[in-house]
Amino acid sequence: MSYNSPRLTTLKVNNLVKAISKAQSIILSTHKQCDGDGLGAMLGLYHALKKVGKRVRVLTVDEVPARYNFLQPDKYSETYEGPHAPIENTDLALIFDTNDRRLVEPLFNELEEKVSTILFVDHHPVLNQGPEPTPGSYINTLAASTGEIAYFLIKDLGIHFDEKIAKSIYTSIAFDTQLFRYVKNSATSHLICAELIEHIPNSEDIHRSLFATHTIEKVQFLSKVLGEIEYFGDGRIAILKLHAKDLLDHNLNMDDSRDVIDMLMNINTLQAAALFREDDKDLYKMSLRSKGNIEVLGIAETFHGGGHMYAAGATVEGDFTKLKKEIVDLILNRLDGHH
Ligand SMILES: [Mn+2]
Repeated sequence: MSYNSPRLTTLKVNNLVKAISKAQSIILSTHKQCDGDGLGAMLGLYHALKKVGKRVRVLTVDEVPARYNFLQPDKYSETYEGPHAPIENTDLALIFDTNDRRLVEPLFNELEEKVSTILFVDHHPVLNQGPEPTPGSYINTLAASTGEIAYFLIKDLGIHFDEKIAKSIYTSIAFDTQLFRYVKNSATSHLICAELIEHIPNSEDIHRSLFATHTIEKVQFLSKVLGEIEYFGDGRIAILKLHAKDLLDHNLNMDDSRDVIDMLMNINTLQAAALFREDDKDLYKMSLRSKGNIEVLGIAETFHGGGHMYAAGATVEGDFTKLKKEIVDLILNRLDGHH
């Protein structure tokens, strides 16, 4: 019986490796309201660069959600709102999981003053109507997570993996692929994780920390809101509105709303979903998801948002009934091929 070994798609990150090698001092950051991908990628690189004697700081724009406490962000990273020390002149900043500087403000503004070279390390498409990424940035939409890019950086720098590095990078990949559901039809995420897991004594704890985070109050919240889903287009579209205040009343934070839309996408007839989180009167954080037959990034871009082809978002303002109709029509047009 013949056996073809699975193929690892190697990312060519030479230019980033050069920039890192040249730099003595490095700041690592990611977009505001950070998630497991950006956080895991930068903490992995942080632990790796510490091993080779670089001066490294991890700065997040705002607070890291509690589900990531197992990575000890309190110990290894600082928030821009309350840094341990002022930001000093620094050779290089790498910003993970976005190429849109607006999502890194107000930190980005200060980095521009203090840092010689700022590079984005990302896997989101560059927005048609957004700010240009800084020159020399590494953007590869074939990477299923930015943790994979960090993995190749660490490999190419010749740094050996240890438990802390492996846990961080594994978190990044496990989170963005949702435990290998979204792997861009490649074996790469699996292969990298197969190598990393050798260094992780309790990988199932990571899975639980990332995905089994429901409190009893959260389940009560879910049972209330899931009854309010509206369906359109013969059950192919789901729309749900949440109130930020409702989240807070159930002791949940903004990070919890992302689980709700992931849950909607488990409905078998569904092709696309939109979640509107009302943060203020007539002001919504809109999240869009698609199972892959239609793109939703274009819809988000219509509202000056961004994201991935099949998972995107934007801040939208206006009357909910009108917004809902507009979004349903845009999705229906795509599903029925009239665009
Ligand atoms: Mn990501």
